[in-house]
Amino acid sequence: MAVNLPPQYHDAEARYKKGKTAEEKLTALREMWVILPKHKASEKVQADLKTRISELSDQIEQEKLGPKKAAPGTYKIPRQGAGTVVFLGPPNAGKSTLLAKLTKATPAIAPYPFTTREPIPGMMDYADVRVQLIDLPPISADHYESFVTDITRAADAAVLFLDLGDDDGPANTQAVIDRMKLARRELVAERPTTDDDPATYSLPTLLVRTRSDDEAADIRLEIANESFADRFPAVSVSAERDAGITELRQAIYDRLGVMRIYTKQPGKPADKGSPFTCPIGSTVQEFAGSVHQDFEEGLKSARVWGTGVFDGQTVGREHVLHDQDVVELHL
Ligand SMILES: Nc1nc2c(ncn2[C@@H]2O[C@H](COP(=O)(O)OP(=O)(O)OP(=O)(O)O)[C@@H](O)[C@H]2O)c(=O)[nH]1
Ligand SMILES: [Mg+2]
Repeated sequence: MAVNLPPQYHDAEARYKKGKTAEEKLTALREMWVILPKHKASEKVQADLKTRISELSDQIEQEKLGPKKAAPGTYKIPRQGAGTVVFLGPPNAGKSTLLAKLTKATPAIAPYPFTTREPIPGMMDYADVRVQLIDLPPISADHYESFVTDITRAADAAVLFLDLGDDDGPANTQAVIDRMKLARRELVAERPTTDDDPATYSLPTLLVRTRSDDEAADIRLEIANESFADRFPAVSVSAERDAGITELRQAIYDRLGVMRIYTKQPGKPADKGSPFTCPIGSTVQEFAGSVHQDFEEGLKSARVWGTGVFDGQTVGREHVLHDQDVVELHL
């Protein structure tokens, strides 16, 4: 979709291009952000600008902290599947154990803290879709790997760990929330719809309480609920007893907020093998755009089989789709 950008936007962009220091460039980018009209047609420009502001803010911050441990982008993990979910938690909370349970990845697992040193991706099967999970090094008040800031920028959701086998579990989990906030990553129950600070990313978060097999887990759960009940959707699991793992898969998928849509060619059966996914509440037009950039503009009409329509009903571009609808796009 074409976006009409006011002349002031182009002036600010020129200042951005001429900027000599990272600070000058950031100031110009923030001006562009303020001027940019925030509506549906400018969503792609908004997202791109937000990424640039966030990257530059993080870069400036890291340079202030001294020599880098890992250059930005060292651990760039290509996105795969229906969405990307990062594991954030205190040391030794059972993060890598759950990655191994949910995916085919084989991370190191050990009974002592700081085992995981770098990001480890794995693909989780859920129904007929796949979700990318990324296990990360532990986070505490005084231990934080700066590449976590980069990796969480590209994530769609987070799993936050709380250890029911540790009296300090709630405090350690709160320390993770606080440390992420310092890095401008907000762990939230719901993704905010209003304009936020462009350098900040809000991550819809699932609280996973691990080691529910511990003999004092019940009493610790009560204590943990005082701080965390109602703040995030939550599940309790025991990797040791294989308890709660099915619920966990579903809860992780649910945090992505996507629906599955199957496509079909005219006169042929639906391609039920591998659905596309798009945000819940997407219209036919938005769905078409997620299948192929050119389809959003080129779409004339569509036929839909599924919820709220009769089989094969012809619908307009603004028709809202539902989970597991079958769509035939007419371009
Ligand atoms: N009893 C019990 N032990 C568990 C459970 N989950 C993990 N563990 C044990 O807890 C220890 C730490 O597990 P990891 O998966 O390595 O923990 P981590 O959070 O990845 O640790 P770091 O990478 O050091 O941050 C290992 O000895 C696991 O076997 C569980 O549900 N119950
Ligand atoms: Mg680990």
